[in-house]
Amino acid sequence: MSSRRQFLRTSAAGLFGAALVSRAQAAALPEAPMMDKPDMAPPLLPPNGPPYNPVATLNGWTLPWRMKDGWKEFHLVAEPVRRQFAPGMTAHLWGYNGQSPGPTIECVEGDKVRIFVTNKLPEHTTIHWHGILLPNGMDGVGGLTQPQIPTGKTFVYEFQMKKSGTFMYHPHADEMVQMAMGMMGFLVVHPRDPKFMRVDRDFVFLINAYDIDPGSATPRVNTMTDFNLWSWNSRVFPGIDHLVARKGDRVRIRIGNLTMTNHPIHLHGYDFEVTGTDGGWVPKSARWPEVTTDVAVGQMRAIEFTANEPGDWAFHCHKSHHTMNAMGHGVPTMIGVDHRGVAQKIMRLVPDYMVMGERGMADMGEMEMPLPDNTLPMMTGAGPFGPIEMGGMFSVVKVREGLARNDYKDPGWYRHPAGTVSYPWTGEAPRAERRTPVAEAGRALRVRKPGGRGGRH
Ligand SMILES: [Cu+2]
Repeated sequence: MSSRRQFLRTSAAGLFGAALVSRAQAAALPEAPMMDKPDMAPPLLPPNGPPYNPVATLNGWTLPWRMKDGWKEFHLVAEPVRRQFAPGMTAHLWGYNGQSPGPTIECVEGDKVRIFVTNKLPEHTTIHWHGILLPNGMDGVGGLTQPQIPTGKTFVYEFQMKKSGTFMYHPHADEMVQMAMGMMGFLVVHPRDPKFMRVDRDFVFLINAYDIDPGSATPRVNTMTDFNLWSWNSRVFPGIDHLVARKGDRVRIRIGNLTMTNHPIHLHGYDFEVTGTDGGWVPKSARWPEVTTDVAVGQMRAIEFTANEPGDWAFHCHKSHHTMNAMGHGVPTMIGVDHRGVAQKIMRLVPDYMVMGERGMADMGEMEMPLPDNTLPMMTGAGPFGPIEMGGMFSVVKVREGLARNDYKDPGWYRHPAGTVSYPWTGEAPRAERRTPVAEAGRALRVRKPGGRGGRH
């Protein structure tokens, strides 16, 4: 009854009908709600079981469950999905229940959890529950702890949540391919005591990466390090949800990394502490202040801060290539090169040829370049002052006064109080005294070797 009610309630947020399993299975299986939108669903308040403060999944949603004889029953369907990375670019991925990543699973310390996994992929799969302490045979390693789940079959995982924390799920079967195609999700176990580690806003997202050639829609699955779409929850800037907080809120952001490289995640305007890893909560005495935390491969980091400074604060991976969308890595550096003559010659052969990067690449933030279909500009997005010149793993933490407790709506751009924005200098222009590098070098040598002794004459 409650799962039905909950299902209907979440329908409004973009869920659509379930019943992907056979009629014989349907008698016993819980519904498998599907999601057809990449927008952030409102946090799902628990309709039954112990109370907790639910998480907000960036560009994602939480999987409803049903209670049955004291067990929380969830149903994941592994299947091909279409995922929009940002308006203008959609990819063919593999995921769960209509999206990649799969829905966030939320439960409570002590809960008995039963997760049905139906395989609608063209090959076998399993699910491994990264970080969860469970019986060995529930660990989801194909061949080692269970047979793989064949296409068309449903397997059941059952375990009790021994401790609260932040965990991830992903296949442990043809792992390289299935994770390159987007199969992963978050699993949050809330503390039994709702006051323990309580925060006001609790955001979660996975760091993932894809190699999708400009103009195409399916990831290259054999790529080892040279990915070209650096995403959070399979979304890139400007498609990633803003993280909206009310001034004074205690904010937690849980970040899991299932890519092939580390990501130094950087927040502007605040210092924060790492309060949790996928191994558990970090005691107060073991924390230190940071403004960037490196999330290594296969790790989760939960960061916390008090949102006391209003504004639009950039929040991004500090690897500068990871805040770019797909690009030709073969483009040569052109800074300082005068190729006017060359451009004219090339344009006789290739009329669309464009001289790029003589003064840097910032022009590309505003430029309307012809791009292949289904391809995002390398850098894009506009703010209140002009182009933001970003892509990939970039979002904005928006802190505002007077928001309602559960208001995650985009409040628009920050209105800076008068006199608090950097401004152009309008006085006398600086004197342009230029010395050539050669003269500079000569001067330095003469200073170092005075009196005509040594090599210089
Ligand atoms: Cu990165």
